[in-house]
Amino acid sequence: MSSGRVESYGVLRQRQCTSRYETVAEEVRERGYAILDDVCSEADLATLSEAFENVRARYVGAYGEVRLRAIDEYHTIRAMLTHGENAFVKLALNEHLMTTLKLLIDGRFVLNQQNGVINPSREKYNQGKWHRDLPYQHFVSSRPLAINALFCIDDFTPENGATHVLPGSHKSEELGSDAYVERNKVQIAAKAGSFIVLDCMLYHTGGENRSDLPRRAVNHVFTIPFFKQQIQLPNNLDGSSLSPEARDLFGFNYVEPASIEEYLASRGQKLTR
Ligand SMILES: O=C(O)CCC(=O)C(=O)O
Repeated sequence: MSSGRVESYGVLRQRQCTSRYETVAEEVRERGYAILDDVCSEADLATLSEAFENVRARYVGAYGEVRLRAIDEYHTIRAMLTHGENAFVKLALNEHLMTTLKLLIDGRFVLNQQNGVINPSREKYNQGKWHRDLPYQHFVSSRPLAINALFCIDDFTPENGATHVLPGSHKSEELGSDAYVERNKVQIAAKAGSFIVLDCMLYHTGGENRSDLPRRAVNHVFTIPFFKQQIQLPNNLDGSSLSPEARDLFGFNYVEPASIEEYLASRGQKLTR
């Protein structure tokens, strides 16, 4: 039986991981992606699946299918946690995810966006092209500034268009050539109830869904507080029912001051935190 240790020679230094969170963080740092599985109970997953459908119906009802399709937004539900389903607030605060993020991002981080993502059956959608989650950016960072945690509401399989990634591409400024992408892309199969954790600079794309059912996910982008949120969460959430930790995560402490007076007042508050 294997001891689980790799054999080596001439190696003076080797990283050690003593928890599954450290293993996930190591994989994200090195190759840009990892699976953090078993992050919620069957009952919580069923609640999330049902809440996803409720929010989708209300969202399409509010903004209209024709309008959403015209702007290529029909397969996305923006700011999931702001539509009155507490399951998505809870998901964004998931303890397994928080432990992992604290290993990956130095200092404080903020939820930049939480969106429902639907990869429809036999139809194109707006995540089905290679991209970074910090789009239009071509720098390389020595440590992650932003992490995407893509929660799988359904199983991700090759048939239903599981996400493809280009391993290590968070460390390259440019997207590889067409031939390189084709030869080196990896499709990530993952069980419902897992997070796929990506360095936001990793090139990735949703796959082609050849199954009869949509494949649903909830993406979360967490960033250092320097980035502006995709949609201002403090303006769209009732902060009074949130813990201080949740308020911090959702950006209540990072809204830019509207005046010098407000800035000075916020400095005073920071010194007492
Ligand atoms: O649907 C997918 O598999 C990919 C989702 C995605 O690209 C994203 O959340 O940025």
